[in-house]
Amino acid sequence: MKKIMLTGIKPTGNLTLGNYIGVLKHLKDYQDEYESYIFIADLHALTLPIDPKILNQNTRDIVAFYLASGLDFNKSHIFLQSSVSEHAELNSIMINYLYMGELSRMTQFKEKSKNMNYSAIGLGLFAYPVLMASDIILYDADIVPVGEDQRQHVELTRDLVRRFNSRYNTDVLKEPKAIVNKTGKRIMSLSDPLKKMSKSDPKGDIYLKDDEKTIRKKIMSAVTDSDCKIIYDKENKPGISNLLTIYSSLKDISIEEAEKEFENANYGTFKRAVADAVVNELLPFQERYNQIINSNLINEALIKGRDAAKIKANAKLKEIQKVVGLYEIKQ
Ligand code: ATP
Ligand code: LTN
Repeated sequence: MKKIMLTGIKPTGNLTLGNYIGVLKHLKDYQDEYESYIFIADLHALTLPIDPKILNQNTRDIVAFYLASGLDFNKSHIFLQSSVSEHAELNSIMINYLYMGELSRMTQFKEKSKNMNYSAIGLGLFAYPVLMASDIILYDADIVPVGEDQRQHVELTRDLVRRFNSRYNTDVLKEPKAIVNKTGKRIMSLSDPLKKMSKSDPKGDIYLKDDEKTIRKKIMSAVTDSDCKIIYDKENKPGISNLLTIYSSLKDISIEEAEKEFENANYGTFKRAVADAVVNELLPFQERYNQIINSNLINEALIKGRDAAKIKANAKLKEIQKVVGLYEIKQ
């Protein structure tokens, strides 16, 4: 039996090079070896205010990006979180097994709520990891490829699984493993390389939809330092280290190989090479995206994905309901 891979992206904004290098680019590599469940975390997108039209557009966009990245919907199940109601149903069970203390310690929660008035923080933002754990548990996921920022949520899911299994003396829930790439797990902002490149924080982003001129301009003006050496040193040279990471991830080479390639280069030459690498990767990707975005492939993929996901999720939900003692009405 194949092992199971699952991951999701929330449709909160235009996808960035961080999303691409951290996760998207790698997903196609799993689809032959793993039974793959890849979804759009649209319920999670509601945890912060979002314009309904934009949410709708972003959702379509992510499906198109998934397909443009080489995912084949006949192999990978691509679906909307909201189209499989078992996610919300399991959420309402699992919410009882995670604690206020641990949820309030989540880095993402602390970051997203830090400028908010405490009394106006949505419950959904606070309980975000419960829904995420439910997403993972429903499919018995073995592996969950994510960027570094999401590792903590997967770890919390593991805690939840152990706690639940031990409370009910069962092994009904499977412990998932986060897969975080060594290179590219945390692409930083080009304007502030101490901050994560994030789609809901447009400064310093490269968007997957940016045109060539914009991409080149953003990379050429990326914040670096005044020393002229192209070496990886995250502490003292975060900007150059970030560009080296982007370059080596896109070229599929190690950081050391990239350092060697630019041993005698100046920052201008190096930045031009990084810009070329990004453009060469993104232009063909955008071409595929443009062919898909207005086609019927999006709906086709989502119907197929939903139907397959529903079968798997429903069976798991039933098992869990039974374990906790929810009464099953005999037909
Ligand atoms: P938001 O800004 O709305 O929080 P985001 O850009 O962080 O969104 P997500 O939808 O949360 O994007 O992430 C999708 C996937 O991309 C996740 O697995 C996440 O870890 C990964 N990811 C996001 N940003 C980066 C980054 N800068 N570097 C590497 N991986 C990233
Ligand atoms: N929280 C993730 C999106 C997400 C997810 C998941 C990822 C929701 N549910 C389950 C992996 C597995 C994010 O912000 N990228």
